[in-house]
Amino acid sequence: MAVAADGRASDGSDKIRMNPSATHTQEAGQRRALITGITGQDGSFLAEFLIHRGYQVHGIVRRASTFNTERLDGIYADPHNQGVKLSLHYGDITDGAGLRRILEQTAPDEIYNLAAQSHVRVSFDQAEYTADAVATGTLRLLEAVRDYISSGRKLRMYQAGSSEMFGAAPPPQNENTPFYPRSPYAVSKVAAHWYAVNYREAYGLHLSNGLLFNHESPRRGETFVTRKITRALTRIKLGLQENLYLGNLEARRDWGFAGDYVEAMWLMLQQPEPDDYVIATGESHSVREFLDVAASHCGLDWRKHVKTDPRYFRPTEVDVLCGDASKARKRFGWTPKVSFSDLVKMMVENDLELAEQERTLTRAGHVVQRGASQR
Ligand code: NAP
Ligand code: F7E
Repeated sequence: MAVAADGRASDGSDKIRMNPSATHTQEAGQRRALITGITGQDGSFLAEFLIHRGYQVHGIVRRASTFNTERLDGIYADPHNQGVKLSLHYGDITDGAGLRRILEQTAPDEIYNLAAQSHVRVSFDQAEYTADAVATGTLRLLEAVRDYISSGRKLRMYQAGSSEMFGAAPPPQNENTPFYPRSPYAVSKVAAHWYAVNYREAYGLHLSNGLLFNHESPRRGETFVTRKITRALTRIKLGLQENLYLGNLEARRDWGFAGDYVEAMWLMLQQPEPDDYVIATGESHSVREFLDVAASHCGLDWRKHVKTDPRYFRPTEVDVLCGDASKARKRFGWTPKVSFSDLVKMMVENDLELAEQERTLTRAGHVVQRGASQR
């Protein structure tokens, strides 16, 4: 039994497909990919990208009391159909035995390790858990992979590193820039990076670290600043909320489009030799500039609505990130396709539509559920 994108099995129960045989729906010669963090922004884009290229995709999903597979809705297919391309498996990056089992069952050609507690501000509140998931989680997966390849089986791995690892190092940042992490999240990503390098050197693993700068989309989590802004401004435009509470507006980030960035992950694994690559646009904008562009698309003056809330400031901030991705361009021709202004426009247009749906429901007397996280 395969699983619906909302985590429901097609028999109407809420079970995710467990213990599938590796070749359940596989065609001869078809490549298999395993994605940790498949339910996240990048995981969903990557799964689509790989399915489009003919891969059989397996993804690890955490058990949650609510459905957490919404981003996969577009690629879900009824598991009773022939040739289903997506299979989901319950697992957790903090559970090594489960990871090993999934690895054996799915026998992937490529693994993409995207699972993470990925929120920088939250990592100051949940430092130990962040280290367990981001740093030790990567180590758990590497240990499983090490044993897996020791019997001669082949596998390539992508490790999701981050521009946050550069932290306070001055821009432009490239593969030779020394790391200077400024949060428990960033420190954990640096540890994961060096675990990955060590396993590559010690066991001959084909493993590439992506050093990806911020990348966004209409699927971005709503507590990251870009999506928080586009969700709020579009709701303000339609009269659904009055104010938007933010922290530091002067921080500068190199923001690209997530769809472009997952292609770079895949390209890294197609290279004859593993290596580490910065993936970035080479342009840096402040949060204030993001507000300017988003508000102009909405026809709003954001200064009338944006208030400061100290809880959104970080104990240590990363002031300026601006990446130099020339190595990736030279080695495998990667360049970003979506510009900053098109990215903001894409997010505003998506969120305007969501706000219109909310307004229609609200006017019809329905209560719209938006979650209670500290946005
Ligand atoms: P995201 O939207 O926050 O997704 C994170 C994914 O990890 C989700 O699927 C989440 O599951 C899963 N996850 C969290 N804790 C887990 C655990 N204990 N066990 C298993 N899975 C767990 O992040 P993203 O933006 O897609 O980023 C993907 C990866 O790239 C992350 O490692 C992130 O740190 C890194 N990265 C992101 C960016 C960026 O700008 N987006 C830049 C550089 C690096 P739930 O859906 O259940 O929460
Ligand atoms: O913050 C400032 C905040 O949370 C961007 C993750 O994907 O990218 C992401 O990390 C900037 C920071 O992303 C608010 O202080 C102001 O300077 O959207 P963010 P991030 O911290 O850059 C990297 C590459 C990753 O790897 C991470 O996983 O915006 N900011 N006011 C705010 N940020 C938030 N979240 N909320 C605010 O209200």
